[in-house]
Amino acid sequence: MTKSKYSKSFLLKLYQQMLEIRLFEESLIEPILSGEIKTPCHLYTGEEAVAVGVCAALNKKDYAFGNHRSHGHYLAKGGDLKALMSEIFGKSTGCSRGRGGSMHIIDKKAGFLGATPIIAGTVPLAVGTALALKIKKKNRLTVTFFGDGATAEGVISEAFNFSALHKLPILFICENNLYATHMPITESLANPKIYLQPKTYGIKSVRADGNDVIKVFETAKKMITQIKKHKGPAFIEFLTYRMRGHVGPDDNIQGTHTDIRKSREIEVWKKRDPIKKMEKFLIKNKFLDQSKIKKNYQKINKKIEQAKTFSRHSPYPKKNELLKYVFKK
Ligand SMILES: Cc1ncc(C[n+]2csc(CCOP(=O)(O)OP(=O)(O)O)c2C)c(N)n1
Repeated sequence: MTKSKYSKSFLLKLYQQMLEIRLFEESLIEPILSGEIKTPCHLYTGEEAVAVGVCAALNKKDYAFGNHRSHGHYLAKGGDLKALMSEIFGKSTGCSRGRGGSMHIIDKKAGFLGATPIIAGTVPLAVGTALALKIKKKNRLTVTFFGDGATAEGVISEAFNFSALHKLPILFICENNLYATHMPITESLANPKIYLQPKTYGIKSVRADGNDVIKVFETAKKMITQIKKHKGPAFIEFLTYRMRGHVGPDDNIQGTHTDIRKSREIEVWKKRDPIKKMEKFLIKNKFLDQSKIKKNYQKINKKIEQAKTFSRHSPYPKKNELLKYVFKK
């Protein structure tokens, strides 16, 4: 990143959104470890630039779908921090009324139409939404976020085929963090160049740096412009890396540390931290200095603490209403 053509307020907004996601998730660690938070939390730490850059390129009325690692997608799409915190605490004030937890986030007001832990499960829902938008002649699009692991699922090919055939307004965002749980993509994908997959269907597809929020924004904007000209779907593979375990703060899936990633690899990616990278850029452009950084952290942490207090004081769903809102009548 060199000198910027964007306004100071836009760049600071990108930075602050990434920081908010990071600090929000860091604040979950203590209650996860103490057992206060019961829902499994797949932290997005290190991948924030993808959600923030892509959502900055969307219009408010566009829709988004997530997956099991969607705190960042939801917040970047304009989701409410208190509602997310409450959801993770299992409280009725949560965005899914405490029924969903970390992996089932939904908030129609924010245009966030759902996240589920079924790998690739939301992709066909996003295709359906895009079809509805086309039928209703709405000038909107749907973005669907998923991981590299999802691209080994059959439903992805169906989604590519159907959306390309019907020229649907959908943006596929693959967050390639090089691993699916503990399996490197080289062991699960015949061709780890994921962006090549949709090209077979005639879908415009590129690979880009997912740790540079400005590049993410620009790549997404370009694709969105194409989609809005009724050119059909587009696909972006963003290369990124999660700085924490697959689930929870470390990889503690079966009660032992199971992260098989090489410590050297982790060190290399730490140097590419999207927030640090943006911070450096903003300082260089004199948009940020150490005292502003400190104030930012304090302001965001205060907001997060208030959300936690709100969640802790919120009621759990009533036992006799547990199935209410779960099934559509
Ligand atoms: C259909 C299905 N198969 C298997 C799983 C178990 N599972 C949970 S997360 C995960 C890995 C997902 O990897 P990826 O899509 O790359 O996302 P990441 O966790 O790396 O963000 C798997 C296999 C699942 N939830 N759903």
